[in-house]
Amino acid sequence: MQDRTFTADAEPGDHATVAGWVHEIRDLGGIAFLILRDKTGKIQVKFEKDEMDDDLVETGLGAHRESVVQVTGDVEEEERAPTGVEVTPESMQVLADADPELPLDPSGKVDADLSTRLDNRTLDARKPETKAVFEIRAEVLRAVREYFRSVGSTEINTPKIVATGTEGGTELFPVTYFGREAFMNQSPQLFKQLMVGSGLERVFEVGPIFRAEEHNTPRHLNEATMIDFESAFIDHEEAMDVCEGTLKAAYSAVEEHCQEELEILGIADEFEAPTDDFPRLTYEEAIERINATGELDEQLVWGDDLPTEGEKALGDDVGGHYFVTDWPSEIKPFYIQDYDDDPDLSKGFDLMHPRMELVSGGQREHRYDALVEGFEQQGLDPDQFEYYTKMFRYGMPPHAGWAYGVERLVMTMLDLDNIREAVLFPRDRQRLSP
Ligand code: ATP
Ligand code: AMO
Repeated sequence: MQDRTFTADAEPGDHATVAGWVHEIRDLGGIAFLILRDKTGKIQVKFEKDEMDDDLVETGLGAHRESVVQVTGDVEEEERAPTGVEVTPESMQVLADADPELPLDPSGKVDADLSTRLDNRTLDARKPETKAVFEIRAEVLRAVREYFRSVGSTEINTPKIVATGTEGGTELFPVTYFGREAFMNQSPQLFKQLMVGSGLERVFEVGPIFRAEEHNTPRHLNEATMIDFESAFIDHEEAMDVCEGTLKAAYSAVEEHCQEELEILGIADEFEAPTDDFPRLTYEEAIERINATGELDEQLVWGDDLPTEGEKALGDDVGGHYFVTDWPSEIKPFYIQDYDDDPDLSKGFDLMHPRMELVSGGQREHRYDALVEGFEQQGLDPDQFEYYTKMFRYGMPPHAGWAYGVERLVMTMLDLDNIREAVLFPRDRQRLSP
């Protein structure tokens, strides 16, 4: 709107037009106050019934909560007003009336369950706590992009409708593509690898991935956002350095730029950007430490994937972010390189938060023959992946990379109970709209 002043910018002495939502109306008899809220805060609008035009008073006090209104008047200092200033209106318009029956209370006085919140995200995200989560999520992505820029990585976008899957452990969503079988992509994996062999060399992508996960858990989504990184001429150790740098950059940016949001979420005091090096445990050390905690009913043996309970026990034991390296080859995907002197051991890694896995990555198999052999070992038909393997015959450099789930990063950073709180419009087994 042309001459709109944000409430936070309204200064005593201004003649201003403010616009926003009716947060609250307090009618004290001869005087009444409308608290108007916009993205920057709130401002008090004063109605002195005997001194003002009746229509104006009627418009002001008749507006339903959460209606959108615009008020023009003088801004004056008023120490009794919540923000120390108030507007004395000359005119007021209701731009959009709100139904008096609201499905949830944006003032937060009445709690709503997560499902009601997700059904009414517009109203839910008027609450400072919800808004804070998404302001912080945006800051995380901004910081991550800036960090990638500092390490010379180019942002790319890869297709989301694809012919083949890559991540074995999870199902694909089929789509019909002009009568042909196609799928929603589970990961930019193969495309980002194809680009490290291009003149770009070092790339990243922030984009959606789709997984027909069977389980309905507080940490899985069927559509998630991934931060993918891939670089030529680095190994898995250097890839872990970049991964750690990305996480530290995201935390530092939030610490530096989002104090207000952290306070709204009630975590400003304990929020700390990690600065120490993240421990790098081998898979073997990880299972030994998990077994030593005695938290699992059955001892883990070499070749087992780390169960959720085991990850939690180890997370409590380590007490911060850490990497798990040198995984058994058989539980890592075909594109991960194995150690030449021990083919049962891979150069894959995971970055863990004490609560859950945040990242998977590794050094990739860039040698054509070994790559094709890996497909066969995992029961995949290399012919189907010819568009990918073919490029490994034309000069594919050694390379490594990884991927974060953005929602898990935000969820663990802000200690949210459910991953759905970190995505505006989550997709899960039950939820396809809004
Ligand atoms: P009337 O005398 O017509 O009945 P009133 O008693 O409702 O009017 P006031 O006595 O002016 O109105 O104020 C009522 C309450 O509102 C008081 O507690 C006063 O401190 C508070 N109040 C008055 N003006 C403001 C203002 N501009 N901002 C915040 N609070 C105010
Ligand atoms: P992976 O399958 O481990 O690896 O996924 C990487 C990270 O993405 C997040 N994630 C999810 N988040 C929410 N809901 C889901 N259903 C979901 N699935 C995955 C997790 C996980 O750690 N191509 C490899 C990465 C690579 O090697 O570069 C891959 O996709 O945080």
